[in-house]
Amino acid sequence: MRFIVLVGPAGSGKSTLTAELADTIESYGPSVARVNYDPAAEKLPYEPEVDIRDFVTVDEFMEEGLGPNGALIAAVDTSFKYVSEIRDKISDINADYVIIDTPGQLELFAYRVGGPVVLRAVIGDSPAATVFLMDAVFFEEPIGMVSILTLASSVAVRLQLPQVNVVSKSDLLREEVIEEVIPRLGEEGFLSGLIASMDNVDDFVRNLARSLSDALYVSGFIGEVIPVSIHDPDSLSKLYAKLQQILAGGDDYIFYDYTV
Ligand SMILES: Nc1nc2c(ncn2[C@@H]2O[C@H](COP(=O)(O)OP(=O)(O)O)[C@@H](O)[C@H]2O)c(=O)[nH]1
Ligand SMILES: [Mg+2]
Repeated sequence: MRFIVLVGPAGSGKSTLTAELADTIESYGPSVARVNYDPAAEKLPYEPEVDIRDFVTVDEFMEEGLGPNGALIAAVDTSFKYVSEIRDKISDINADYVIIDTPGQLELFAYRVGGPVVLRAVIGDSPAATVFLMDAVFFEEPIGMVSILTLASSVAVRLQLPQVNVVSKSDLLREEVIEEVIPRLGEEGFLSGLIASMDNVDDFVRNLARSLSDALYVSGFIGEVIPVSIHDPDSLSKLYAKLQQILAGGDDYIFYDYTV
């Protein structure tokens, strides 16, 4: 079993990608288990093999007087009680890959300790990677990019798993951004350069954004950023290939070869 954890803000496309990435992986042969870890999910675009809603619901905490956000955090924290049952359910399926779809409340994974503790317990010592989804809308201008990449880095230090950063809904990106910005983001200082040349912000904001961006490069955090769209099957195959690279191990895995 190899775990793929999809994390990202609400609406960034995690549940949709769970469905599409699972289908893509299955089309190459390996089996996939889909795990819904969002207790507040109402409708899912896939049939989860394991579902946190069978163990905890947000409603029970709202009835105790918590608001929707607090109830969701309480529900995820409480799911820790059922982690060994959840883990057993996943182990029984014994799929090659397990995709975990998570709630969009990012304080769970970027700031609080509960989300990572629960996820680590579910994953155990199986190989695992995070896919962090950054909505295409953030890639319209440099401030958007630095803010979402900084959030991505908070998730990486919290979850402490290898992380693939993807631009989701890449079909919505402007041609210029697809061709001239995304492929160059990994170049040392590329984003810092874009920020330095912005003339519509004051010096304080420019310096802060630039320092954040520099830190992301110095630490090596900004590597390859992969554009992914559910309308582009090739982008899904590339994401799968990247995950295989990270999670590979057994000889029984066919390595999907691709050229960028
Ligand atoms: N254009 C486009 N829309 C997408 C894509 N992936 C997801 N969406 C849409 O984005 C919205 C939010 O998706 P969802 O999977 O529910 O996001 P989640 O809250 O992160 O689970 C839905 O309306 C999806 O149809 C994509 O690749 N391209
Ligand atoms: Mg969702």
